[in-house]
Amino acid sequence: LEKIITEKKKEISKIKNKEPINDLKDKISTKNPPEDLKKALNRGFSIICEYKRASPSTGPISSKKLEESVKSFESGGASAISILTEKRFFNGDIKHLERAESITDIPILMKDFIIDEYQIFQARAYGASSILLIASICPNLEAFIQLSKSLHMEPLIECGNSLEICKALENGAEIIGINNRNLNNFTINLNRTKAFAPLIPKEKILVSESGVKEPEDVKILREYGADAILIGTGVMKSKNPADFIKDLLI
Ligand code: IGP
Repeated sequence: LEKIITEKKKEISKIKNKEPINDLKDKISTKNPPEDLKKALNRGFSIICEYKRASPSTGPISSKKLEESVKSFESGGASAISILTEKRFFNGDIKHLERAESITDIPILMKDFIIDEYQIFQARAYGASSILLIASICPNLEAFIQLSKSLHMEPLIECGNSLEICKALENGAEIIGINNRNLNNFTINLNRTKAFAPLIPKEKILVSESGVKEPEDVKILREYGADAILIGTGVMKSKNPADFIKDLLI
């Protein structure tokens, strides 16, 4: 995680010169308001599918094309799409947001390691409807949540312990993510969702992230109280993503 953040800092200082924040603001001013992630996740148990080509824990995952994936996620019944934009370790690209936005009406979540407000403007300028904020690495959760909301993006706040959940809720978080993967050693434990679900008020949305492989996992996470799941590797590795998602929803 530390390595990723060091790289991220370097990358941000470079892109800030290439595309100054005022350019992003100009771009945003010409755009329509984004899709509403909370509304999309509020219609019943939901699946967020993630376009993820590689990860530090698995290496290369899939060479599926972005457009085809987005279309198949949508036709399988995904309520939203997450796009990993981090370059070095996840083989992502900020431009994938734009390409996805131009072909779908379902909300798009920018999945990255957000440590600078610049990235929140970038998300919105490139077509994201929401952003992931990882509480443990966010330098100012209150300010970042406020900025995201002011740009009409309801953020997903990833929390790893009860203190982070409290902090997120205090600062107006509506969508809370519990990552079943420990970001420091990459181990998966679905019991993380079970442990933290009771701390999240019913009117908030609980997204259980990572480690879903089969319908049985979804059943378990639903029983634990998840309102939505976020799945990347499983759906990217499947032969037919649309059928794979349909099976998860049965
Ligand atoms: C997807 P999986 O196990 O289905 O591929 O996981 C998603 O939850 C995972 O990519 C993720 C992530 C993150 C990636 C969750 N939180 C934070 C990067 C940063």
